[in-house]
Amino acid sequence: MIALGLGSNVGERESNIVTAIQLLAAHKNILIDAVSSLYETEPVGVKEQPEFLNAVIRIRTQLLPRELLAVCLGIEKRMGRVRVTRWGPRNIDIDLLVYETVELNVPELILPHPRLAARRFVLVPLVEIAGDEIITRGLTPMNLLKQTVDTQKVKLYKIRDGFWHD
Ligand code: PH2
Ligand code: MG
Ligand code: MG
Repeated sequence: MIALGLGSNVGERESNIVTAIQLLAAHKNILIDAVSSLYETEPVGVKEQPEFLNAVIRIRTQLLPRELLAVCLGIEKRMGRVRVTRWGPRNIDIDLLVYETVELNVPELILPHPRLAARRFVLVPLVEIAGDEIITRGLTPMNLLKQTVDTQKVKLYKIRDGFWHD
């Protein structure tokens, strides 16, 4: 299972996320397998910023982790993302969460995502699309969600059905 997390808290948050998914889908080597519901979430880390919309998608691809990361960063760039502060506001963020059972720790990429287990805004949507898949050390997203110490708000915003649209 390969999963990506998407987030936006600047501009047209929902259409930013939709555009990012469409750009991923347009890549010849990426197939979108599942899209979670869309959630409105309290900012984690830097508190003084607008609420996020977050979603998680499951994809199929032949791209290797670092190639996939480069595609995600390229899409962020095309969408005009400017990196100001770490964990600060952004129009689009595309994170590589899980890549099969690969464990990697290099300066540009850590897999599975190092803060996965401490973020309900990732775990709640991930459970929807991959609740029972073992993603790390014998644990599933459901196991991680039950164990997480995070209590920040994650509120359903658009239900999963056929990829949002009102
Ligand atoms: N992303 C961050 C920092 N904090 N908080 C929420 N709710 N959602 C995010 O996507 C998010 C965050 C850094 O990538
Ligand atoms: Mg992120
Ligand atoms: Mg990121």
